[in-house]
Amino acid sequence: MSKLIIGEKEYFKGIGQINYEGSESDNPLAYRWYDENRVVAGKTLKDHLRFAVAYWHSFNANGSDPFGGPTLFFPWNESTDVITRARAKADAAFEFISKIGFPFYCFHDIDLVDYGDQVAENEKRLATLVDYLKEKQQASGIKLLWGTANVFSHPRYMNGAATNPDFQVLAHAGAQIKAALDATIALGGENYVFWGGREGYSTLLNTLMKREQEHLAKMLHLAKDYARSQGFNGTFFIEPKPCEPTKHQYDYDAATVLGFMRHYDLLDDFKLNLEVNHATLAGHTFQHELQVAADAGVLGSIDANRGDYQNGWDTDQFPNNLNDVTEAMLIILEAGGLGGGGTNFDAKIRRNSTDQADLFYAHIGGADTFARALIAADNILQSSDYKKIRANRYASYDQGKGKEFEEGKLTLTDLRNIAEASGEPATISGKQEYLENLINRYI
Ligand code: XUL
Ligand code: CO
Repeated sequence: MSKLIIGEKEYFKGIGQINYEGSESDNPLAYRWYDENRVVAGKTLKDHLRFAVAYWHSFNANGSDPFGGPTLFFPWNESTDVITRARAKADAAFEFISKIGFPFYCFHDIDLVDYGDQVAENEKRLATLVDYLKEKQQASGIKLLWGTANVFSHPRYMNGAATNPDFQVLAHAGAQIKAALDATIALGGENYVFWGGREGYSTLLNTLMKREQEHLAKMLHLAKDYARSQGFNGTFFIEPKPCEPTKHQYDYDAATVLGFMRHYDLLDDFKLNLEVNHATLAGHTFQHELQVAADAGVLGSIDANRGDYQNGWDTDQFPNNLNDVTEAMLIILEAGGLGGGGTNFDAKIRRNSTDQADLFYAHIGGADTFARALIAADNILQSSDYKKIRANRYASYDQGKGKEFEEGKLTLTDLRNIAEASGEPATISGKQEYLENLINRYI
């Protein structure tokens, strides 16, 4: 558990450290499943899950949506001085993260401190906050899972950042990425994320797609080379998302990004940060995205949240669906865990969740869902016939002609002759309902 730290002023008054109390507890401000010291499959839940709080959703997002202004008014935003305000926000953030008891946090540069239009002044502001956060990290034991640059919100990025048709805009993205890398490295960040918010297009009528994608790859290489030259040993993650804010984004889904990484020689340094609601926007399940990444050895980190079954956009709700998360955990466990990343709650409370306790309920619910799902998935792998059923389904390739096929020893004519000799195959069930019931049995 990280050490509780409260700044000059206590922001979340009346709420103390959130503790594990067991599944029978009726305390809404306690964990019922997330016992960070519980060992599952050889590791503590804390080490498996590596929970992180997302700075932007928890301390910046103010409830506004395209149809209405803020509903959440944060007491840490009161000062008119940029640095005083940013420090107060950091106090609130570290108070919250230490009370919720997570080991990590994640940020964009402009989540920490407001930026203006002057490159050098922005660098100075960020460096000032980095010094402040360093103290906070040391006092609490909380660590930085990943940092990133927000190169999608400022109006100059309306046509993209690294894929902008205007080189001057691309240069500004480079400046922001450089400073965000410096900040991440100074804070001992374990990873660095690229989410291509506006790296895509609205219409092909004005877009040279190939040229834009080449620029994106160049930027990723420049960033990687710079960070390595500054001693950064962590992993870079690319976070796929098919659309929103642009109509079509180049980092569409795991398979698309994987192809991009192969094509532009990024596989040695880059892995994927997969987000649940991005997967569903791409028309996939989260499990599909995880499996694609795991099979290619690029499963890096996850942004935990959920979408809404009736909505077609990124609602970024806190995860609470045990069946879905258990199926995801089966894949993560079988892959041997996440590649250096963790579970970042890239999720926000609803516009009408206006009590201070709501931010706690949200993170407690998400953490308990993931912990419970991990325990269930481990039980399924250890004690059920799940693995056996899947292995048996492919048993015809384990010996005889099936094995010879896998080994590349058969020709197309061989297949023809085998088919003729063996006649119509027997009907074999895929047992889908049996397996679905099995998941429920273990939850
Ligand atoms: C946006 C999103 C981002 C990234 C970081 O949909 O997920 O918050 O995680 O830029
Ligand atoms: Co995300």
